[in-house]
Amino acid sequence: MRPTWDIFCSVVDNYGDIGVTWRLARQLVAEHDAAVRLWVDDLLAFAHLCPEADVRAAQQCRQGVDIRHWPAPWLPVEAADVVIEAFACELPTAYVAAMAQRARPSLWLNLEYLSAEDWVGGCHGLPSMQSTGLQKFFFFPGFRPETGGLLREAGLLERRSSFQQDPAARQAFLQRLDVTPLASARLISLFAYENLGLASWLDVLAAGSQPTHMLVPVGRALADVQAWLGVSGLAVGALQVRGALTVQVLPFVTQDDYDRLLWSCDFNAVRGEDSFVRAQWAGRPLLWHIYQQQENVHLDKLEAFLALYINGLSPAASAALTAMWQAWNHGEGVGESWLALQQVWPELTTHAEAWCLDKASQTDLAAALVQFYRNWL
Ligand code: TRH
Repeated sequence: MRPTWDIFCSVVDNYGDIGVTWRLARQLVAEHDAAVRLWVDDLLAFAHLCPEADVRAAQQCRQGVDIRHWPAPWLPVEAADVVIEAFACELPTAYVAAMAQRARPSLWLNLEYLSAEDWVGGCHGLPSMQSTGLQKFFFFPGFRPETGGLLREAGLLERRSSFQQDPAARQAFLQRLDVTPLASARLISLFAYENLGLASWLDVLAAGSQPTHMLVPVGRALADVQAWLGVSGLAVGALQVRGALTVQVLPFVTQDDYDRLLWSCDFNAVRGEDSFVRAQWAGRPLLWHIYQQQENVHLDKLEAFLALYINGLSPAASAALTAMWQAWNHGEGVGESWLALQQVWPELTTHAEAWCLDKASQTDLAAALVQFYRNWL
């Protein structure tokens, strides 16, 4: 019998919550022969990632995943063998009761947000006793072997390498998005939140000697780009040139195409959680706009990641990278640190690939979840 999995996703904002759970659900189906229901409370957010989705359907099958609109009020269903509550979203009380009533109770996992902090390894896999008598286990993704790892589909890096070694494939992909950069242009993707530091970056790119083609998916960063350009109402396909900088607005593409976009670029500005991980799998230098949290706890997460990531970099490269990431996440000017990065570019590029390969030597998150379930049985 195929094990059954229920993944619960409450969309807090943006696309990270549904992005991670949709990716995980697809991988469990494709690689682990699991029967997966993905319960999501916001089908509009889901349809952003899966354009063929029907936003009115209570139930639909997409890429082998049984997508359920999380109903309010809850309608009773049989509980699955494994239940993932993503990012501490609260499960319906009746569903928790159904988990406990099974002949063999469900395995209950709280899939946490990604963090590089030290304490994560010590908390990964710990149980917590619930009033129903069930145990809930904390499952922490992470960058170290003692964590649950990172989402990475089988063969991802092989697909990425063949794409990056095939200029025709890259060109065909970019053409599909109507992107035709100059042969000498450096390609940058920009996926970020609102950021006061952006103008300083665009200033140095426009004033630079090397042409830059910046690709900006429609979304939250666009207002700052428009303000810097001094225009409004930019839509998908819009192209603006200022000095050496060309800015082009892209549509929001599927996750697989977003991977190809990251693989195509020389430098990727990413944000949140899932795009951040995908940029690491692209093996190219990156800039992370971390998701802001109350009391600035996100800044500890930023420092924890940087401490790991700069390992093995020269003092000049780690100083330039750290300066740019910190300034970007404080909304401060990044022009100077960007210029400093140019001095160590080859080193950064080699390092990004080495980091990617090192992280890929760890068990991926979906496989770690399946292993956790097997050990628990
Ligand atoms: O969208 P994000 O900022 O999401 C989040 C949420 O805000 C969440 O509440 C928060 O907890 C989390 O960040 C840390 O960033 P993220 O995680 O990178 O998710 C974006 C998703 O959108 C990711 O799966 C990649 C995908 N994507 C596409 O599929 N196509 C695109 O064109 C782009 C730009 C992104």
